Amino acid sequence: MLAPRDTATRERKSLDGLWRFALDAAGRGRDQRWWMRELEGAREIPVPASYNDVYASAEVHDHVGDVWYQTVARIPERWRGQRIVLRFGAATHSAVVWVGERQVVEHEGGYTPFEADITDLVEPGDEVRITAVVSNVLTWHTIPPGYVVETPGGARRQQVFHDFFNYAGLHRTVWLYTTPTSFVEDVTVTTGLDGSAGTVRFEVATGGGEVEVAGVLRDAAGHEVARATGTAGELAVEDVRPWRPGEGYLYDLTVELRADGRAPVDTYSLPVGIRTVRVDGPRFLINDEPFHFRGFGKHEDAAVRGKAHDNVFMIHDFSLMEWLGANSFRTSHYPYAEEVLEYADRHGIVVIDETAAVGINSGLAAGAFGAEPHTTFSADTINEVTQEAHRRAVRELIARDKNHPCVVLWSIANEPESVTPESRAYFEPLAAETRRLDPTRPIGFVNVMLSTPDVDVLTDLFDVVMLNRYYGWYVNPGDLASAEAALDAEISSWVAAYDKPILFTEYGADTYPGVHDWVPAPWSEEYQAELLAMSHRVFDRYDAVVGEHIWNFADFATAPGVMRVDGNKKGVFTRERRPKSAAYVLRRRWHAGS
Ligand code: BDP
Repeated sequence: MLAPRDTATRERKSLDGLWRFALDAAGRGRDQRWWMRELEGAREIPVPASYNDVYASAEVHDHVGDVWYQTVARIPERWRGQRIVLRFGAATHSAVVWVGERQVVEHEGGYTPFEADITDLVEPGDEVRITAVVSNVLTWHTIPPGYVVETPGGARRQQVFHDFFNYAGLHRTVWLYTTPTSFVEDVTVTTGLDGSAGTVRFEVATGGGEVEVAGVLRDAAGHEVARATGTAGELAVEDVRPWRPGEGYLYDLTVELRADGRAPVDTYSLPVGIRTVRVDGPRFLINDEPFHFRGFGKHEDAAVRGKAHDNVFMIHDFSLMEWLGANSFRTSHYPYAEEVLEYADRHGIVVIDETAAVGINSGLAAGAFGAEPHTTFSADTINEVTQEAHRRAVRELIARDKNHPCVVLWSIANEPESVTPESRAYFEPLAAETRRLDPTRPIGFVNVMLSTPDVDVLTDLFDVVMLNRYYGWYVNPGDLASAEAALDAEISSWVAAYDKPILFTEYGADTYPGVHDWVPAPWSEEYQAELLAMSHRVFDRYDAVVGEHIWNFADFATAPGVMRVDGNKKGVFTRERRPKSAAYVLRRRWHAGS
């Protein structure tokens, strides 16, 4: 799915700003058809934002169910004769949208975009009412899964199986955009490198009628490098300047549609980084050079705005990663805003791109999150309906992000159950589907603690081993010597079992900023720094360990619980992005390594 862009033939208009907002505590809005008129008793809400923390209202913060958003937009008169599309960057977790009185689209999955062609429903020059009902409910059949309970105290509560607050709302930009009636519907780009020769292959899907297609590649200075015609073509690039970690060199591919050889009826431009990715034994190769991942599992999370995309935090976070010498991150535990990947493309930051499939694991759900004991995979819990939603989540992630050079690896789940025949049956088709959809990138899933190679049944389906390990925290807390021995022993067992690269996708310790101790004790800043140093010492003993992503970049909000003090405190930065002592350990290590 293409990102909306302004081109010579297209225009986009952001609908961000203040919308009307109404909580639907009783769940009556759909029956009472609230989209038919101005929302009653509505307050104003910023879009994009999570709604949870915007108001001083426990009712809004803890709401479970539908909320309604509404705005009035004017369709520019100059858009007459164009195709007009309404696009939501994200509605968490599901939404139905009406334009005027007509339903135009519904979508499930809180972190991927969806759109509707509304040309026939709007009159250029006039205003139009846009209404969206957004639900934050997670069920056994959604990605991520969850279920709703009635508490003995009479409240509705969303049970989740993951460790971050269930922020909801319109988290990303809402766009109106135009295309001509014959239009570029989709572009798929793959690139190759052979010495100083690069190739860019493109495949174009068009809508709306017979046209000729051409792809024109220009370098960053705007000089034409190559051109090819046809819906699929290959462009040769001599003396190629590859995209590489640390240097996000981008070409521009402009796709032009022409009818009868005249001026283009539609043009769409997209940045292209020419690079290759592959796994060779235990090496992870970008442009055939070994790559070592240094960075973080992150979250889209900030005070008040919750999970809304925010350019200020985006640039600040990238700047802090650069300050530390990080070169990569994982979009734990869901696809991030498209702006984040575009930035990473431009700056040569490497990304592990993850679906929202977190919490497919009854062991963790019942233990850490207080869910009722259950079997992970069963007719009544995670079943083939969930699997279908998961397949859609993979499909939508790849459809959206396939052209980003920064994305080098798909992570299709975080810490799922991975030791039972049922987990194999569930994941085998999903791994195959991921490969079918994108044969050009390695794939993986993130393996949970205790799923060691002797019991794990999934790793052979994937290209890399991604491990979340909490030696020194959930295991051997306060005993770094034992933690070191256990971590070392586990890495040895993976190296013996698989000839694949090993990435540590999580390790770390909760750390309350300002707690200091002369004997490094859990929760102190010294302990976090020592745990990281211990882990790095062990990683450095193994060539197969090609990545270290600390959990987490910054402290983040979670559901309240006895394991959490005002959220998860494993950040190397506080939620306000102040460095803890560990930041200086990383800065020394990562700058020395680059
Ligand atoms: C892992 C999860 C991550 C948690 C982390 C933790 O992947 O989402 O936040 O542990 O406990 O299980 O801090």
